[in-house]
Amino acid sequence: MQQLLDTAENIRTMEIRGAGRIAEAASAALRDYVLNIKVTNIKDFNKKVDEAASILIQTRPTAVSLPNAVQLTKRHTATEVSEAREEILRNADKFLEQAGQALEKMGEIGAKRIRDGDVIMTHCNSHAALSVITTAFEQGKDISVIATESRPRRQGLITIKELNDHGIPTTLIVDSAVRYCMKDVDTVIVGADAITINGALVNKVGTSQLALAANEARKNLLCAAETFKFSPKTIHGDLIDIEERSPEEVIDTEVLAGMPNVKVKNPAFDITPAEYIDMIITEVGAFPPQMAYTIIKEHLGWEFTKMG
Ligand code: RUB
Repeated sequence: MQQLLDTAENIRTMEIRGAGRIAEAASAALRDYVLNIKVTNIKDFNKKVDEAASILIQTRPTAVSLPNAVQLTKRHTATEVSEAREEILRNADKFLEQAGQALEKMGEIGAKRIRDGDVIMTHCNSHAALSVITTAFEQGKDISVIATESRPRRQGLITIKELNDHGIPTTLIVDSAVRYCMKDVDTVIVGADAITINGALVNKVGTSQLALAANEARKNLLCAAETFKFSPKTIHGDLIDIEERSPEEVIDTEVLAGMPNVKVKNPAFDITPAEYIDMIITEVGAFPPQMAYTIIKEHLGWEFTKMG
């Protein structure tokens, strides 16, 4: 259990971050945990798996990839502990393999939307969006990137390091320079923490500002997201919880303590309505956001809609 608790803590503190990586870490943690469950009764086994699953799911509330990955990993139809364990191990291995392949596939599919000479703007640090950008570059397209800093955690610095390592010409900007710089941009590409049934995109706070600026300047906005980032529970009208993180990420605690009339609001994500999104690049194809319902139905299945 300690190992699983460590993974949960690493997700909570964002040592492991990005919706895809969180999902993979949770699936692997559950796999390793079931290997060491000692009970012989299937009811007790299921109870332990459910407890572990809920610890993982509670670490970060917004990325739907997390409950989806946990659900895909833990589901089994076995009546014996040994069979259930085997099934969960197989599920985890399959999920991890497919997640790796999805990243590659999104790169191939998304790169078709990038033209030679394009200037691409991206926000935060998305492995899915970077897969599209680096694939286009490796295909020989002469592209460059404008990357936002992404306050307060500055994940943009991870992005520029990766782009630099690929040899891709990159410009770092502060988040408030997005609208000013949009005139130089051809395409915006971002990742996703969740996509709802109505095609709305939940991603790093500031994404909706990029979308507004792109829309105003008539530039395309693409989102790269694996099918496991679509949210089945939104079929029932449930909303995605927007994670509020600690004020310490924004301002020094002592400085804040000296200003009793000031409070800090630190939402980690925001919501971009479907009408601002041109295309969602998944591992199974590029779709308009209005196709979210079909993706959920065909690639996640109705059983998922029962999830909390
Ligand atoms: C990261 C973020 C990313 C998505 C997609 O937020 O908003 O755009 O998670 O990432 P945080 P990926 O840093 O708070 O986790 O494409 O890597 O899954």
